[in-house]
Amino acid sequence: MKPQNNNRILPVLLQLCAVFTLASSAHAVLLFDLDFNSYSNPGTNNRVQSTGAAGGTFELRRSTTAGSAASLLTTTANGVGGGVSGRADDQSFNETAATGMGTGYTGPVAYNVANTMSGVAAQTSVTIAAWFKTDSTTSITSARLFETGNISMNSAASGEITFSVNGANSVLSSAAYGATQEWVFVAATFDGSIASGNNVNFYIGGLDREVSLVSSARMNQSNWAGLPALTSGGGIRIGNVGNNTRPFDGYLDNVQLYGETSGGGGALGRDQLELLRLSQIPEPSTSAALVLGGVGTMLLLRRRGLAGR
Ligand SMILES: [Ca+2]
Ligand SMILES: [Ca+2]
Repeated sequence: MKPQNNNRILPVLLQLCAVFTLASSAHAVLLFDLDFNSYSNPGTNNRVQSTGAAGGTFELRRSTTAGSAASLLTTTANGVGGGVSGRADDQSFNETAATGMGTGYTGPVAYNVANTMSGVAAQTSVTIAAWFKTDSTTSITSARLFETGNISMNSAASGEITFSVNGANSVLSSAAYGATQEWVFVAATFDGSIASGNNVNFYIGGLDREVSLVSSARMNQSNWAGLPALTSGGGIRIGNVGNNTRPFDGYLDNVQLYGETSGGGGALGRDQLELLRLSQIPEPSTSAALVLGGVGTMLLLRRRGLAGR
């Protein structure tokens, strides 16, 4: 390529980077991020590392006893790629050893080894986002997806998503989530800076489904002084409760917690969540990127290492 061509391309790349930066939240901090792609200590005790700002080592346990030597990461989920992206190096947390979905069954859990959220400041707004794929059952009834002592995003009695703070305050999505053996993107956002009106949003998406708002609700903030303080109340459990009795029977991937310590920026909006979804699904073809326009081009550039996150 001739130098003069590079001179024309570079400003375009910089412009696209600026567009993506503007599209991303200026304030949200990715606190926990589990891609389940590899063990940090292969063959020892099934530990994976969170790459979020809060750090954190998570152990994948098959039961309440010590970690099993058998891997709970997988490169094949229902016969296709193990992770959401479908890439060969993309694995997911394999909970299909669960005896069933939710209440009355047992199965694996991922928990942060430090068993504490200390070091994570109180957040005014948060987003919990994850992908799940059921094993053989459609309903995700009463399965645990993500919970700490303070804040949680789980499945309710009819497969709706429930969002809770401090166990006492809980709101429910208006519709059930679920699909048999297909990846489903789920996100719940909470904005504690909203004094009145709805402060919780539930979103859904998929590999071929844009992120959309399912429903909104008002979380009663009176029981926890207005903030979801993450500074106390124990550690994080993913895919189950600590005693292994509320399993998600299937696969989990890209489990993330975003937050902000002041303002509403930790509650990602629909467009931000759609960019997140697009960055995690299988790479679009060049023609698909052209159809998507700037966003698609940016995703290709990001995946190919030409632009930073
Ligand atoms: Ca993964
Ligand atoms: Ca199973």
